[in-house]
Amino acid sequence: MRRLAAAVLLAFGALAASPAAADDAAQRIYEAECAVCHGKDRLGGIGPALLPENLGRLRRGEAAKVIASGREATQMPGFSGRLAPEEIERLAAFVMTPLPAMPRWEMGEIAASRTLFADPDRRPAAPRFAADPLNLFVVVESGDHHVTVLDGERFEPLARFPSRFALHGGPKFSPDGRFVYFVSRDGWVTKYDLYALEVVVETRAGINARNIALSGDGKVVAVANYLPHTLVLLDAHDLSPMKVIEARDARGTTSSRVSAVYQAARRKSFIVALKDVPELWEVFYEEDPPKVYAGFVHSYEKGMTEGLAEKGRFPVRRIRLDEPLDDFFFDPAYRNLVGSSRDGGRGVVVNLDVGRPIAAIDLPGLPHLGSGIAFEHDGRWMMATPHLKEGALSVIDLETWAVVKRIATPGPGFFLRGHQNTPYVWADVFMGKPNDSLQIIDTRSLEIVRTLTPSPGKTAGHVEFTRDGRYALVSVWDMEGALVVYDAATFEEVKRLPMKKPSGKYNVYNKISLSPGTSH
Ligand code: DHE
Repeated sequence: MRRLAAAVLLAFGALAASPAAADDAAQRIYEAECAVCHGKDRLGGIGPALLPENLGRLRRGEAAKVIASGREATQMPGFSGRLAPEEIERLAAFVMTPLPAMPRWEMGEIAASRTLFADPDRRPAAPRFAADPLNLFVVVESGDHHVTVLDGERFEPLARFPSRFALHGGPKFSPDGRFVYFVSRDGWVTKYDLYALEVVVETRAGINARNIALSGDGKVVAVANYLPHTLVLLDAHDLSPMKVIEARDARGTTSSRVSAVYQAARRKSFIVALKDVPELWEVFYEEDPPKVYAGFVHSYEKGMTEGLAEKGRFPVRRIRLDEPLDDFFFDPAYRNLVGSSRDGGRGVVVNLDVGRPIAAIDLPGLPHLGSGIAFEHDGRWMMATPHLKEGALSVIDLETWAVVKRIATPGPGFFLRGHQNTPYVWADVFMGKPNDSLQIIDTRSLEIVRTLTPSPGKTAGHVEFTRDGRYALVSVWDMEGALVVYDAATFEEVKRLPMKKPSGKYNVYNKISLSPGTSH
């Protein structure tokens, strides 16, 4: 770690007399100028954590620009009047240097971080508004770190509130659709009441989190962390910590980042992807796990009891793999998942009942399986996935695992959406150049039937349908962006709401009913 820090500083050459001296100088500037908001240990405060893991997608040059000029629509001021350019460069290098040791963030730290904004036990009985509470959209505006709650019939905002810095991944809804949970890259989990339109409670479950999942019974929030290497289970009622599970391989020797956690309501479990060890985990959340076994096939019971690694509350079943897998798609029955291989050229099918890989799918061009969706074609269940490095969508038969078709698109895409009440799937070319268009694919012919460009020259991506599938809502990813509502049958624009880089939007009903056309 020290060598890496030294290498980063050496890269500055003329700026530093010696790496250690530069480090000390940067540390002093940090303490004087930054620690008050970002924490003396860089783990965050009112400002976000300043660690390379949390700043992952920001290049050092961009970090220096933010330090110099501030960040639009946040409380981050510019320091160009206070610090010399070389001091700003040093600071940028400093915050991109990993911490010397894994920060401690266990039950005590998690419990101490919990902040109540309203009483979780005293919630109003009915919504504060007349709109259909199951047809609300929750829109994450990543441009200025806000969330808008939108009436899904009139497309009018009901509330807009500041979120934690850098929310990532889909928010998760309680089974009745009343509460929604968010996670920020800094590990803050927020519980929001969609009836009262207010934040109830927040807890910091990790230093660098990946995503969250909510158990099918709505009682447990699971948090996947890169820093530290943990899976954290929170009580969904008041976000108090229930258990911290350290991510280690079966021998206990290798620790692993937790890439992601997914709910598998039909199995009464969470499925956990591990970044650094060739295992995936199934964690059972019921208070009395043996009850879970009833109803599953014998091979499943056998595989599970043999593989159980950790007993007591939240027992962990380890499924051994040939290599770590990431970025999971689940079939509608949650019997199989498809994960991405490390080389990004294959999908590996793991059967969760028997607990082992059963097939491999040739998928060159880095499939983005996490954005995969399911639909019926010619009476058979298919999945479609975009590719991050290829202008194509792959359509895969969910019984035979054969690639039925590769649909060429104008560029690599990121997100994909469908709905059970429409025959069309909407794809973006988020990673392409240009990336301002959307392709509409007919699931009957598997052909592109229409291309839409909501705002020429501005990135278009991430679609979500109303609960009845009649309208599709599209994001224009720009500080002067918009949420554009289209008629999902005629593809005519119906309404346009200005928004600050609306990254994702999520319809309550589609999420809680586990619509095959959307992420869960
Ligand atoms: Fe995401 C979902 C991982 C970069 C926006 N992203 C997810 C999920 C995972 C994931 C595992 C599913 C979590 C869930 O919903 O519970 N994302 C990753 C990465 O590993 C990657 C490539 C690198 C990283 O920085 O972590 C990555 N993601 C991005 C972005 O750069 C995006 C475009 C902008 C951003 O906000 O960071 C981005 N990711 C999203 C969004 C979702 C998401 C909007 C939710 C999609 C949905 O509809 O459910």
